[in-house]
Amino acid sequence: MFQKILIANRGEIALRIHRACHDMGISTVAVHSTADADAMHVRLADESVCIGPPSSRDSYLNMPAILSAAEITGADAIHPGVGFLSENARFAEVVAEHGITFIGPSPEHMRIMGDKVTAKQTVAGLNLPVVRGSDGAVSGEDEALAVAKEIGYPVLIKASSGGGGKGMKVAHSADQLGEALQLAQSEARANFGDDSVYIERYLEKPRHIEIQLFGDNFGNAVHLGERDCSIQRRHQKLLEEGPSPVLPQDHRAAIGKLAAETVRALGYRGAGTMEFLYENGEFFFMEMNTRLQVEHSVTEEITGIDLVREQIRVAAGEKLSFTQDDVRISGHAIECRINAENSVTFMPSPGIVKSFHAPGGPGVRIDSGLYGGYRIPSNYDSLIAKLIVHGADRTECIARLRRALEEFVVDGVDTTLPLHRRILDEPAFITGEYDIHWLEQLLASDP
Ligand code: MV4
Repeated sequence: MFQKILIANRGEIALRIHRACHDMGISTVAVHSTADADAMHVRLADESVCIGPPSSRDSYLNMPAILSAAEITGADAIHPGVGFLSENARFAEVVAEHGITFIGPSPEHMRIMGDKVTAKQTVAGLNLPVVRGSDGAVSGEDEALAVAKEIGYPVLIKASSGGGGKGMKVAHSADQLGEALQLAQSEARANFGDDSVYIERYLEKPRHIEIQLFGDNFGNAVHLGERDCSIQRRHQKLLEEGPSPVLPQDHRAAIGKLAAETVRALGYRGAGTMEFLYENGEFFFMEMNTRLQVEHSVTEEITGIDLVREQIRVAAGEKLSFTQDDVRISGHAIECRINAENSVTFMPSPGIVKSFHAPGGPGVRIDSGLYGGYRIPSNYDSLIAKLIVHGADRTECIARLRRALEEFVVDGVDTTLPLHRRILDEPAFITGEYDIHWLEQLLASDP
């Protein structure tokens, strides 16, 4: 097992990784930018190294600086966390070339899943359901029209090198297709320097349901249930829950089995998440994230499994500590992402936290590096805390979450806490009848 792990990240996720390391008796190295010198992840780590100025490009994305920090401190492994370098195959390669273990999947698997068209083709070949569409990129309007006629309208045009919804355009009929194609291509060129696009049947009211997966070096592959991440705004998730309130048990079992079989067939190692759209009782694969996710904590609460510990074990060449039969989904969990943003305008609200009072009591978990007097820098994303609540069932979970949100105090900066309190009072949330557009429609209906 590793003696020392360098955590190449910041904020709540760096803390989460530090906690798993100390629970396992592994010492930690924090890296930080000059803007994060006073951050909690730096204070808690056994050692810390400043790797550059505030800009992410020069610090948390600075591969040579991170590698030097690992060499100077003698770290055996690097955990990349989420975002930053976590899905950078080149970084994983360079880490290995330095004789250090990258805690994550192989660079080959990161590359396959990093390209959306290749990912879709790969999993479709392994029997996972995908949305009907063009077989790879389309060359021009004639081909696009032929594909759309074949699969039926409405269709969605997506950028091949896309992600985050950039370069996506809907066409409801043949006379809208030419313009949609041109718009998608020029957005793709502007954003990714590549105007290659592909076409899919457009699902109008799906839910975003993702499956947590794990593989090891011994041919084991397991699924750990799903998370429903449909409550989002501009592709930013606000609240995630598991299990999904609308998924029948037989659908859960079937998609979990298929996804785990795909992980086994790929020889995939470590944690991964397959994102699906779910509509009218059918699943469609969208993409696979080859890293830990922010919302992994929902799965930890309903399975009782420490996912970061498993990542570390698998990277160290050990077997998964559990089998599929050991995985039991127990109760219900909901995670609220608390951002330092205005809850109406969503404008970032960096600055000094005057007071911070976290809720507690049965079923309540807070992952956050916040403390009174802390200055939230303006250089990074605005996630300042995750509130994760567990209950015996969804009703108890919602009651505890409502109580926890009442207790939660963050003074000095604006936060998304008021929006979370509001979501919990919405009838459609209580019944679980929401899709990926629900929150944006709710906000658009405000005077
Ligand atoms: C779709 C879709 C409907 N039909 N594909 C958005 C980002 C990218 N990861 C996939 N996305 C979508 N793909 C088909 N064929 C709707 C979306 C989508 C979406 C997906 C998940 C969560 C939020 C979303 C918000 C808008 C659109």
